[in-house]
This record gives sequence, C-alpha cells and structure tokens, in this order.
Amino acid sequence: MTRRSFLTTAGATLAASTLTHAVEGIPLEHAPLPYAPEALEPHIDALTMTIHHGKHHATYVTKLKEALTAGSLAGDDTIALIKDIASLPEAAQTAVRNNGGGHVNHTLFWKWMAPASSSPRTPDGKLAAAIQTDLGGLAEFQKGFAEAATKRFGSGWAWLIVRPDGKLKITSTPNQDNPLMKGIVADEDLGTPILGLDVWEHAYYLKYQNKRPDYITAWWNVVNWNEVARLHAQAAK
Ligand code: MN3
Repeated sequence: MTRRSFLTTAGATLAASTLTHAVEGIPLEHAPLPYAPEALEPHIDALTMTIHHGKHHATYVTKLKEALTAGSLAGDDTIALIKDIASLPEAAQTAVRNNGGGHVNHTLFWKWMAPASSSPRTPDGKLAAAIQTDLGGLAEFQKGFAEAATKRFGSGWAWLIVRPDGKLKITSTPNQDNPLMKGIVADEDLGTPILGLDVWEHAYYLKYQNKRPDYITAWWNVVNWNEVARLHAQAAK
C-alpha cells in the first residue's frame, strides 16, 4: 500500500466511523407513541396520529420482520441493517430499504415531535450556533427545509443531517429512504439525521388535504428541539 492510498483509506474509515458511532440503534419493535395521539392538536390531529402510528408504522415493522424471517437474517438493530443494504442478500434488499427505512424514519419522527408546550419553540445553544454558521440562521434554515419538503415530488422526507465533517445540511429523500443509506443516497447527502419531516400524504391528508405547505408551517409548532439538540450533540462530537 502506498502512503497515498493508506491516507485515503484511513480518511474513508474515519468518515465511516463518524457516521457509525453517532447513531443509536433502533430495535425491531413497534414502540408506543411517546405521548397521547391528541397531544399534538391542533397542529397534527389525533386521527392522523392514530392511523399513522398504529397502522402505517406497524405495517413497516410487520413487513420488515417477514423479510428478515424469509431471508434468515438477524435484525436486532434496524439502523445497522439500513446503513449497508448492499451487503444483504439481493432478495431482501428492497424490503429492507422500504420497511427498514419506514421503521427507522417513523421511530425517529415520533420523537422529533412533542406537545407545543413541552419543548422550547426555537433551538438554542450549540445547535442554534451551528444553524447560524452552517445554514445562515433559523429563518433561513426553516425556509430551506420547507422548500425541500414542499418540492419533494410524491412521497418522501425532508431532513436536517449532520455530515461526516460535522456540518449541518438540508436534504430530501424519496419514499422511505434515509440519509444513513450508503449506496442508495448520494454520497454528498449521507449523514446522521437529527430532524426529519414525513411528507407522505398519510402524514397530513385528513387535516390538510392537498395543502402540504400548510402542514409544514403548522408542524414547526410541535418540533421537539430538545431531541434535535440531543442528537446534534451526539452526531457532531
Ligand atoms: Mn409516514
């Protein structure tokens, strides 16, 4: 190995381990919502929460379990599964991408929201400073994030990620893809998600119908900035 290729390899390993160590595992279980389904009213209605968590999320978990059983695969940690989908048997890859992604995204999503009164309504401390430095401040961040969420055609997610270099970035993915999915998400959009917004119609249609921008605007009222700050501190280490 030349010195140059050693350095390149060491750099790649360092970047990969930054991603690896920053993320907590997610077990293959359908945990209860961390609050009552009506707790996010009037911004997110109780019926949407009940169906979204109780039916949609539950189905991702069931289908992921079926795919793992069919492929005789271990699945103690869904985060580990979705990070390296290419290493899985080909027959299991699509099911893990869709349902493993769905399970991870929704498990995080419930914690990214909280009753409006239970968390500060704006970020502070190191998170606020990073938003200022990397994204031009809270107003600019919210504008860029809302734009990513609005422009996502069809179903998908908008994300705030921490890149391997520690910097914040706004991204978006289709369907249930997650910014941790190497080989699926473009390299420049890989990172640790610290905030995400579900823009599938099932997340808002009962209350907002075709008005996705109104859902996005209302959602800021229930963002759990305490959780975003906790994940930021962990990922930006
Ligand atoms: Mn959803």
